[in-house]
Amino acid sequence: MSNYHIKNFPEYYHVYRNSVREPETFWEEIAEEHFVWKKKWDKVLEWDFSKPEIKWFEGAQLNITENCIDRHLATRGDKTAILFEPNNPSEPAQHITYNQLSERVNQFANVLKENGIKKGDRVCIYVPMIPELAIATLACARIGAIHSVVFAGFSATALSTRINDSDCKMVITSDGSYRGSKTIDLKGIVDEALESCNSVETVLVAKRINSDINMKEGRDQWLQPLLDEASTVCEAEVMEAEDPLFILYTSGSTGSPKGMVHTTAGYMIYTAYTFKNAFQYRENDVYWCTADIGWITGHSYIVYGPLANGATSVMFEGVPSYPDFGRFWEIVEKHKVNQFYTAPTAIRALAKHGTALVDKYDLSSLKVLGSVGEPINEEAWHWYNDTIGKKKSPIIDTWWQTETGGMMITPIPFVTPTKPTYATLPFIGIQPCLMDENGNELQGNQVEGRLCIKYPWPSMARTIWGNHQRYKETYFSAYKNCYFTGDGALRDEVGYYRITGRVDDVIIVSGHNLGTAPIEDAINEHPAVAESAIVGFPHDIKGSALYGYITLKDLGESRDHTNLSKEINQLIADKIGPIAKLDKIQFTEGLPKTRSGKIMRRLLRKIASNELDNLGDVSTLLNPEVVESIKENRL
Ligand code: 7RM
Repeated sequence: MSNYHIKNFPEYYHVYRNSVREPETFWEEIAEEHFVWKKKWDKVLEWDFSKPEIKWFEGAQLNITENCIDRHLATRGDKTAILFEPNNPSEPAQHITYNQLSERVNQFANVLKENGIKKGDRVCIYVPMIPELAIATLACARIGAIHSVVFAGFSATALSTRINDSDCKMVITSDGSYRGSKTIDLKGIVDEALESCNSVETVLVAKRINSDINMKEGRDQWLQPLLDEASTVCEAEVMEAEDPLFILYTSGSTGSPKGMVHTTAGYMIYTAYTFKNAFQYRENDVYWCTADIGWITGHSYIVYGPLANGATSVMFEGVPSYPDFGRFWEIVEKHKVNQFYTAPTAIRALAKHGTALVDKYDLSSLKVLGSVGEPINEEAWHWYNDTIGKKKSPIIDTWWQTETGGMMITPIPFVTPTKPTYATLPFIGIQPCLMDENGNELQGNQVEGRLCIKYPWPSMARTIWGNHQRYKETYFSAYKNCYFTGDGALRDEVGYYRITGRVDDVIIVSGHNLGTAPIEDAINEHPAVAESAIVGFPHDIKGSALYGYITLKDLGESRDHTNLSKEINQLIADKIGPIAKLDKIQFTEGLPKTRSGKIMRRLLRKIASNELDNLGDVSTLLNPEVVESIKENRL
């Protein structure tokens, strides 16, 4: 009896029910049948959300790389594990087989050891999307070092903060990186960051762009010569189930970034199981997630989840706009991608450029389309569904967080009927609930509240590095015995969930609670609109009123903004009600985005509220330059 691969709705329903009635029995069976262990567990789960303390599979011993690599070698040794597609389309793709991955990970692991890295040490990985990034994370896991991947688009300050927070002993980087037509001097950024870091003893440098860089004597070493000398055999370290696997920083709404700590066994099981089902991955499928491994999406669904299933995972170095906005679809055609996973911000950017660059390519290999990172608005959903999926590839709108490790609410394609803008139903084993402001759980359907999770799941983050108290306050203090997500959500008449956005995005206008997502949806339906972001600002009468920032598609004509504003408000009135009309509409060249593509509403809120002195650090934004122009043109 195997519940590992869910194939139809009755099966989902049945397995889901078992998974919440007897979670321990359920997860034990999955762990038993689908992974390799050095030693089995004594106890499946121990938990107490009031401390909070969560332990899965205590007593078990394993190494995640044996599950992601070694166990596949007998049957899948020559299968492509990582399919690397370079930034430059005329540079050949690299098919790294499981055999080759095994050799390269083992060599890298030996290099780490020879440079003094031991189990439990923290290693910072600041590497662009080249194979060495995936290999370095796995090499750390091989020897039990805790990796802390920092997205290679972050600044020197952001990097040094993260290195210092977890006292990393080593930094792995590259001479530089390619990003579309540009190159970035990564090693220069590392050098600058390390001026304020004392814990780092060694820097290993991969060669990517052949730039002339400074190598600090006694600290910096070129990676390749060390790898060439290293043995391709490195015994996998024995890891306890709850030993930390990695730290990944996520920015909070206030304060320093939080180093979320993920542990070994539970994370492995949950990312593998969700990957298999949410993408309906079958042997020989080619799967592509466009995220960077610097984010949780890349950790869980480029590296660990796919490899634990023996999958072929595409790793793309470049950007969607280079050499033109057809690049994604060119890659889909070239590698016959079957499952494609991206973010709403990318979908909107591509939709803005029309269909000509899509129609050039054969997308018939696509079977499943995924979305993650933000609420996907209705217009983007339909464009993705119609233009990319040709109405035959289900869209999985996957809601989850850095903290949750894996997908929490998502349709299972061909199993769960989809509904535009809805993440639909909880994944197997996940027990969500909605709470009202007084801390009471909202029962039944057609309710809206704050999204919490009532029961532990295997891949939840166990703590914040060096600050358990903050972990407790942030996630376990708002509601008793619940993990609080920070998101708002509604449950419709059939029990489907729709994420309405971060709770601090909820705006109360004249006593009406308004989520930003539905209003933005309405606006984005206007044919001239590319993207929008709604925030609240103080209003004498209404308490809060709505301020909209809107970017327009390049339709090749300048439009009368007064009329446009009227049309947009009319759309909102039609779709939601006059209460949701915008008091102010500012048309802007761009919206401030985080490096992972999320609109920084916090910043927009401050500008709308005229709190211009205290905008905080905008240097980590993808497009800090838009902030000035938005400030200048504020209404
Ligand atoms: C995976 C990831 C987490 C926050 C989360 C939400 C938002 C993510 C969706 C979504 C609506 C989705 N991790 N979010 N996915 N909102 N629908 N499908 O993005 O830690 O970087 O962000 O992202 O607000 O709390 S994350």
